Amino acid sequence: MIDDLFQNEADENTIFRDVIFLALIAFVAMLIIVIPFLADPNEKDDEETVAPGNLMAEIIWDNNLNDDLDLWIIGPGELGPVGYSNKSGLVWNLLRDDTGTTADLSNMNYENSYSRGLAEGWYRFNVHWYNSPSGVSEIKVNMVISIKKKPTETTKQLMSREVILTRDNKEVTVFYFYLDENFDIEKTTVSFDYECLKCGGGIPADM
Ligand SMILES: [Ca+2]
Ligand SMILES: [Ca+2]
Repeated sequence: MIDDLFQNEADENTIFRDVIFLALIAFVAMLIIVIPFLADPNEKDDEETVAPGNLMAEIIWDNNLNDDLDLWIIGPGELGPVGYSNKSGLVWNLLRDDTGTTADLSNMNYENSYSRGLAEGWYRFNVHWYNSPSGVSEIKVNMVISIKKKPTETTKQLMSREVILTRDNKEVTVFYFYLDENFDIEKTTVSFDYECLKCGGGIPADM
């Protein structure tokens, strides 16, 4: 009778070990299945520290005017100019299309575009006076080009220039330059020679 009791206890211990072992096997199997889907914490950190863009262009004009000015850009890797009617390019994005004071609670006349990454090559930055409900004869507009070469660096202003648009529907090239392999502007290449971007042109021959 006593021996039976010990035998039952031994059987219970064996069953208990089997259950634990099976649970362990199941846990390991689940880990093998789940691990590939777990996010890499380092990858998340990298995404969080990546800048929204590496090259940035901004234009600003009189905040009181209800006139719609447009920023147009073409650079390496783009199939066509990026502006209000083509906001998302392969490399550039027009983040803020400003149409003047109408439907704008910000009290600003400001547009900006960002690139995703940097590439050596030719860049053209234009401004177009899209429409003029105010009826003014000219508009001053200031363009600023800034760069952030690495995610850990601060954004640095490269160039700033004010131009005067002398009539409605006027488009001008504010900057045209070559960005070298170190992502510095080759100063000898900087020019303001106009080529139309709003009409879909302006793509350099070497692109
Ligand atoms: Ca606009
Ligand atoms: Ca505005």
